[in-house]
Formats: sequence, C-alpha cells, structure tokens
Amino acid sequence: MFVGKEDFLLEFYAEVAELFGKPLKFCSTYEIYEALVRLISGKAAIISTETRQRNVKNNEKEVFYFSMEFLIGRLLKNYLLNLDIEDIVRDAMTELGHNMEALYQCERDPGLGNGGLGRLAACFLDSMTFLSVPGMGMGIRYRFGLFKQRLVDGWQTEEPDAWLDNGYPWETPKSDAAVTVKFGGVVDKNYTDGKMSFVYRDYDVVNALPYDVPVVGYGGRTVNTLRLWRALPLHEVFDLNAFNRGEYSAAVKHRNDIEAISTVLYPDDSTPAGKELRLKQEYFFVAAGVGSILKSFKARYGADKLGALPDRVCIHINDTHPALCAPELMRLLLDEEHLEWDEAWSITTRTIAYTNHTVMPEALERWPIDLFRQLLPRIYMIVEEIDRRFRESADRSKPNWHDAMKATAILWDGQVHMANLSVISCFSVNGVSDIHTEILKNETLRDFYALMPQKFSNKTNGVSHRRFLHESNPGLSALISESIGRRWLENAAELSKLAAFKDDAAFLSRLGQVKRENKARLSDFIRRNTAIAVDPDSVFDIQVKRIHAYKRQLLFAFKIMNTYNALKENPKLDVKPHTFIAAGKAAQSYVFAKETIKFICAIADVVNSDPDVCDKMKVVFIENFNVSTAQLIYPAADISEQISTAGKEASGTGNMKFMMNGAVTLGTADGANIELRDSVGDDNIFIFGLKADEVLSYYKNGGYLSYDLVQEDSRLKLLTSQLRNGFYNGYEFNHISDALLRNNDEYFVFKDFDPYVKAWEELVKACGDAPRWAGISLMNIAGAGRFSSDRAITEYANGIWHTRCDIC
Ligand code: T68
Repeated sequence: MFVGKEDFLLEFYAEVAELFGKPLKFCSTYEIYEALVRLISGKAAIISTETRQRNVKNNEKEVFYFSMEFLIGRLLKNYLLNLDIEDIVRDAMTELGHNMEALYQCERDPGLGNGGLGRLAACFLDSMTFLSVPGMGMGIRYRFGLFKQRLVDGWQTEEPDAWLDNGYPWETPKSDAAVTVKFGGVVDKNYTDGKMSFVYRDYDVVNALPYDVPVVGYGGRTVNTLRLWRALPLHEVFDLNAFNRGEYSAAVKHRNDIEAISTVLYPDDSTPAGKELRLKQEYFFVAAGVGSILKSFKARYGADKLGALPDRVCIHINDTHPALCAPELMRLLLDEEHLEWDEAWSITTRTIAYTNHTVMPEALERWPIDLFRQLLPRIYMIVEEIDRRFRESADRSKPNWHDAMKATAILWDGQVHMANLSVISCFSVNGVSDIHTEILKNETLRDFYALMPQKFSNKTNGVSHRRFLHESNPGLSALISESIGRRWLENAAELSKLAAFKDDAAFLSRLGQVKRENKARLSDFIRRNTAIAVDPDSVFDIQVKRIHAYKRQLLFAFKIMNTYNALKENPKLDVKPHTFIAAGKAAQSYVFAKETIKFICAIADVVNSDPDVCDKMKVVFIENFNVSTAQLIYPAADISEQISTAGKEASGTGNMKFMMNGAVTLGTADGANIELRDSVGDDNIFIFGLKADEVLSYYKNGGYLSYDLVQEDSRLKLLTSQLRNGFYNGYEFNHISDALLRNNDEYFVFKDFDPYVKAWEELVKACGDAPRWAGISLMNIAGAGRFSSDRAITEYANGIWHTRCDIC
C-alpha cells in the first residue's frame, strides 16, 4: 500500500492539499486526522471494489447482517493496524510534529450502539471481513447515540450524544442506492377472476439514504461495507404560508417528523409516541435493506430467478429488532413480484436466519396490534396470514396443544410477538452460548424446539482479538508475537502455544510488567477523569457492563462494602490493597439501575475519604463507558467480575475480552463463563454460586427467603441496615432495599453472597502468590483463542450461511 514513510507522505500532502487547499503547517490536529481518514478511506474504496469484483466473478453467496446496533468504536488505529501501516504512519506523523495518540483522540466513538449485542455485531463485521465472507452490515445512521453519561453527585444524568456534530469522515452517502419506504395508509383488497390482489394507497413516503462505512479486514485483502440508513423526506415539503405566519416549526414539521426516524438510538418507548417511533425505526431499516437487496439481486440474476434467492443471499437478523425482514420480503415477493404465497414463503424461510440474545421474558419484543396495524397495514396483513397458517398447522391431537399454541402464536393477547415471528419465518435459530441455547430449547422456546428441532443450533459468541488484544494492549501483543510469532493475529488458536511459558520465570515477569504498565495507564486516566488517585500496584478488580439487576452490580457493591466494614472493625486485617472499578450505563427510565450507580458512587465516597482504609482500598465508577474506555480498562484488569444470576446472561462478551488480556474470571456458571472454564480448567477460573437449574427450581418451587438469610448473617444484616440508616451521607437506598427484602431478592444476591466472598478470598490468596498468579493469568490468555469472533464467524459461515469463509 505504502512502500515507506516517504511514499506515504507524498500521498498525504496531496490529500491535505485537495481537502483543505492550504499547506499542512496551517492545518489543525483535527484536519490532519480528517485527511488521514480520507486517505485511508480512498485506499479502502479500491480494495472494496476489488472485493466486490471478486465476489461477483466467483458467484459468491452474500450475508446481510441486520442489526439495530453496530458499536464499532474508533476506526483509525484499527484500520492502520489491519493494513499493517501503523508504524509508517506513526513515523510520518512524528516527522510532521504530530502525536499519533492525539490524532486517534480526534475520532468520536460513533453512537451506533449501546451494549453487548451491538459490539458483537461490530466484532462480527471485523471477522467476516478478515475471513473474506462476502457480506454487509445493515443498520441505522443515528444522529444521536444512546446518551452521554455524566455523574452528578453520584447520579447518572444523560446528555445528548451528538457524535456526528463534526461530521464523520469515514462515511460516504450513496444517493444512487436510495430506497423509498412507506408507512401508514390503507390497503384495498381487489378480487379479479377469483384472485385477490392488494392496492396500497395514501401512505407516507420516506426516503432511505444509505451511508457506507468501509470495514477494513486484517491483512488488507478484503473490505466489506457497513451500510447505515438515514431517513429523509423524498420531496421537500415546506409550508411557506406557515413560515410567513411566523410558525417556523410548523413550516418544517414534515421534514422533522421524517428525520426523527433516524435521529436517536433507542428513543424512550414508554409513551405511545415513543413506541411508534421505535417500530418505525425497525421497519425503516428493514424495508430499506431488503428492498436494496432484492433490487441488486434482480439486476444481477434477473427477475425470473427469485427462486434462487436463498442460494445467493442470507439475511441474518441480530435479535428480533429486524424481524420484519420476513414479512417485508414476503410483501415484495407477493405484491411486487407477483409470486404465489407458497413460493414466496419457501423463498423467505430459506433466506432468513435469527440469533436470539436473551431469555428474559420482559426483554422479548412485543408490539401492540393496534399500533402495528395502523403503522404498517400491509405488513400486518401478511403477519396475520403467517400466524393463521401456522395455527392451522398445529396438531390438535396433542394433549397440550392449546398451551403450545399460546406459547408459539405470533398474535396473542393483542400483541405481535416478534420472537415467535422470527422462529416461524427463519430457517435457523441460534443461541449465543451452550447454556443459553439449552435454555432456549428446554424453556424459553421449548414448544418450538419440539416442533422444529432442526432449526436450532448454538453459536457461542466471540470477540475481535485484534481489537481487544492487539490494538488495546500493544505491550501484551508485542510480548506474544515475540514469543510465538505473529500468526496468532490470523489464527487465535495459536495463543495456546503460550501455555509452554507457564513455568518460564522471565516470561512471566515480563507479563507482570505489561500488566503493571496497563494499570498505570488506566490509573492516569482515572486521575484525570475522577481526581481519584489509585495505586497501580493494587489488585484491579473490575465489573464493567450495562447496569441491570440480573448482572448483579449489587453483589459487587456489597462485597466492596463488606470488605470496608471488616477493615473498620479490624484495621489490622491483612487485606491486599484493592482498586474496585465499575462502569456502565443504566437505561434512562430504569430507576433501580440508576440507584445502583448512586450506591456504588456513595460507597466510593465513604471508602475513598476514610483515612483508616484508603491505603487498602479505593472505589471508582468510571463514567460514560464506551468502546474506547473499554479498550483502556480490559488490559488493566486483574479480576474480571462476571457474576450474573445463573441462567440469565445469554453469553457475555466482556468476559472474553478480559480473559484475553490475562484477567482472571470470578464468575457464576452462566453464559459463556462455563465455556471459559472448559477452556482454562478449574484451576484458572473461580466459579461460584447457584447453578441455572437451582435458580430455576427456586423460581418454580420457592424455598428461599431473603429476609431469613439476612437474619442469619451478621455481614448482610449490617449491609442492609446501612442501606437505610443514613450511613451514606443520609441517603436511603429504598429501591435496592425493597428489591432485596420486600421483593425477596429475585436475582439471589444474598443467596450467592457467601459463596461469592469465599471464591473472591480464594482468588485474592492466589493473587498474593505472584508466580502462581502470573501462571493463571497466562493460561487465560492461552485459552482465549476459542473466543475469537473468527471462530464464531467460521461456525456461522459453515453452519448457517453456507458462504465462502477463508480458513483462519
Ligand atoms: C446481550 N444482549 C446479552 N441486548 O445480554 C449478552 N436487547 O449476554 C450477550 O453476550 C450479547 O447480547 C451478545 O450476544 C444485548 O446486548 C441489548 O442490548 C438489547 C437492546 C434492545 C432490546 C433488547
């Protein structure tokens, strides 16, 4: 790509001249960053064209990965590393007097996602591209991300995340690929010669304009595309009369109403208007995406070849948010291509595959029928027909057929059940860890599993080891490459070769040094952002993820407080100095989660200001957790907290990111933790607490009273009394207290407290034995290969998509 620094500089000067028309020395840091991005984008565009030509020539089947979120993080450093030109660019920039880190900082984290599901989609794009899987991501170009989290007196406040304010130099609008999307209106049924047809009229039209972001694969062989749809008016409707009356907002209402569709990620959907907007978003990007897929398919293969769609295209839906892909594809095949129902259904159900990411009943999407029918009348008719035919097919001779119908129907209780629609209309349904898939088969979707077992499979999640190890932890990456060569970047399974260094004192000492440097780096960040001074030589015990009752940040918080209480009671207690770190956002309307953040911050206030303990422990809540802060945090962790109530966390992916950076997992037998244990062995992971079947049995049969448990355990008694006796600067944590005592501790925080503390104490003991600890840490890195998204994507490509996938 660039032979060397000089070669790069020549092109860079030209780029700057073309973009800004002024000499480089007059450019701001941001302009230098922008010119760099434009230059790399130009190179990516060339590889992208080659990729497309190669795919067409080889007649490759393509995957379209539909996701409401793509939490891609910053791209510049990642792409320079993937193209193997980071050194050249760094040298060149140093020569020009620019600091590479400062340039990287110019890039805003795109506000295109919020959590695990969104980051998984981004890791999958990385691996699909590396493995040359022909494919594209389909999403929404939100103008505002979820929100920027700021803490005010320990309370989460939400500020708009206007991440696009300075533009986004990685994107290119593609006006020739725009699609129109229709909402509302009326559908007339016409009967001619005994045949029914539908005329859709009086609808509102929205123009879906795609913005393409290049996905640059490691090795630079392949560039795929992330296509993000923006909603715009098709024709400008400007109410001049209203404007002249001084009603300026009314004058542009039409435009604003339409643009609202792609304005915010996850608008508050507690009001009817919010619900409608959310459903509009889902249909908007589905209709734009499916419409564009069909259009290019017909252009390439001909309109008479639609029967071959499933052989050439796979549409993958990331959870149920894009579930309308099925009725939309049906609509196009029926109304625009005039296929018969059976043929259209056969094509649709062989084209679409679905990944489920949750077993929490409240998280399974449902829409009120009235809203759905009014917003999407034709789609509703199709959903109704899918539901009718599915019900018709039920075997009424089975004794429990009525219960099964209730659990599997799409339309029930006045609602459209999106998970049921997805299972019925997809050829493949997968869970994201072994245990999660088993729970889907045996509990959540058991009636479907009984009917169509062949659809179900497991695809355990994975994460990009190139982003979360190579890019985030350059010290460790260099040490690994020096020890086992660079092949691990392409084949993460090679990390297992590190096990050979388990007893190599020199290697382990260097591993310790790398961790120490990463902890110092994070300590600096914490000092700059929170003014808390933490000791990089203390144990970094970290829980970072979305705040949710089932993820049990409370368990972590109570452990911290319990340690504090023990130290207060016995100041001579031999406790290894610890830094407890938490981060994560709470949903805006989730009161309990917000109180949990306040609780952790209140603990931090108590602990950090108490001279009796402050050389033994510190507590930090890092605000606004996002991909960039995550990349600083994972490499610095000693202990990775993965402590969800067993059976609740579908997989978790943070657990994998911590592990590949040598952190040791303290976790429950939940999600992918179980597979982490299989990979590293019992000696290198600390698993505690109730098992999923025990949790289930308590739910079904009762037998646990949190109140009684508290009475028996003096530690819990003290911790619960502190919640409401004014201990925390007078604040009373009523939601937390109610959840644990009045609502009988639905997530078994108290039940798992003692085993958790014991497991942690064991872990801390191991941590005190430096060589043993370094060995455990190393075995975690060595065992992490399986959790690369390259492995996950290879399984998707071979087991579901049946696309090209180069061997890694
Ligand atoms: C997460 N799900 C799972 N959902 O919780 C996690 N949901 O265990 C898993 O590792 C990860 O998916 C990847 O498979 C989510 O992140 C959401 O963010 C979400 C958003 C809106 C509605 C429902």
